[in-house]
Amino acid sequence: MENLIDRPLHEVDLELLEITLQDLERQQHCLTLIPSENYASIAVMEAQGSILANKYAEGYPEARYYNGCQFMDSVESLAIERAKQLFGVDHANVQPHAGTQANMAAYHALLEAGDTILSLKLDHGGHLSHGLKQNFSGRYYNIVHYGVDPDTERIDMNTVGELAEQHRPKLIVVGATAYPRQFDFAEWRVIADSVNAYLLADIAHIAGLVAAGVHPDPAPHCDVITTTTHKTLRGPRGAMVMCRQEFAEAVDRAVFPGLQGGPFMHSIAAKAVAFKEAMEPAFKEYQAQVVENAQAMADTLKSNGLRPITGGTENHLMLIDLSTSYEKLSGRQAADHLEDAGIIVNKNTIPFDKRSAVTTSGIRLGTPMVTTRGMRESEMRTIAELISETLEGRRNSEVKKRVKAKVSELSRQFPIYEDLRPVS
Ligand code: DSN
Repeated sequence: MENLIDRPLHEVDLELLEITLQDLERQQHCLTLIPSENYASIAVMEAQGSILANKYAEGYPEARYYNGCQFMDSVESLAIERAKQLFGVDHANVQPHAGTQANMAAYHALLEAGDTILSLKLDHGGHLSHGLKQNFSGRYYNIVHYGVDPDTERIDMNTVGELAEQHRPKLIVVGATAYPRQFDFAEWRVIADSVNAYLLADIAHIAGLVAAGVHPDPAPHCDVITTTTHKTLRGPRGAMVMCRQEFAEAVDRAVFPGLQGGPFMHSIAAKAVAFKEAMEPAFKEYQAQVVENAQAMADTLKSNGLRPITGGTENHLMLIDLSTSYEKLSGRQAADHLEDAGIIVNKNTIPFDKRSAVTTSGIRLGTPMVTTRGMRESEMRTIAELISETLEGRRNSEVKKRVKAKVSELSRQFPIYEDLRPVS
């Protein structure tokens, strides 16, 4: 029988390898400003691509449904202990496959179907799993949304308090995917306590900032904290749920057997690596730079007439309202024009958007990836200029060509994954 196991990818599947290398080249040569993406370290990717993927380990350390799990127990315990240390929490479940599953587990642990959740509207910066009608969250729970104030474009805590008083939610969710301001979790706790609600912080976007201490800490104030591990935290694609000890058992049961079967042990291993990296002093410096870079980029865009929602940013992202500078230009069109020039962003609705979620009036920009490449404020100013130049000259292919050449040059000056090849 032919041995199919010991051959490397380049001998087995050139078609797939070719596609992977094409995307490597894209990642190396484009400037990616999608705030929910990052470049995972080689160490993280090595763990994620390891033989740990081969093992079934349903259950938890010391309580598995399969034999041969002694090393899986070590891997998972390592990830759990590091997560607890990094975020200063009582308990961590590192098994959720993705952010939505983490939120699903948290709701499952705290609520019954039909209970009321108070959360941020999707089109004001929330997330699908915070109660969108078509999502499980909107189907199984009674959702009441808060939005941002039309004048300040910020969450008004008085309004949140009033809605809480009026609807008496069992759970208040604080967290966002497109909100450029910080959350003061202590204030949220006061509101939650006033109506005897649980408080859940979804820190998927800001987890790296929280871990590095450049964003207020949810741990002292929240009952449950959910996060993905691949955004600012710069780990593998995946998620986790953290909580106070009193919810530990309910959270664990909600994840397994409630929602998932066998955990992805290779991903859990890679999470452990990422948590270790996040405890290094350089990670703290990185996160501080992410925020400084976002501010520098927002300032330059603003000087060029592009309007950041709320007037700027305090975290890793900014949401640009295109409608004030380019009435006819949608977010979708702007993102496509920028991609032509080698700058990757995503279209995003802005609060009170007159366009749909498919077209949008905004684009969302973030600095985690360019900061991972080592760029600082001066490069952010250059990138902001390139964005303005592209949007201004969007009908002129020469402009896009010129910008693309500058993007390539900047990418070459701040290379990424050189040892994995293509580059050039
Ligand atoms: N992937 C998240 C983001 O881009 O913010 C949403 O699920």
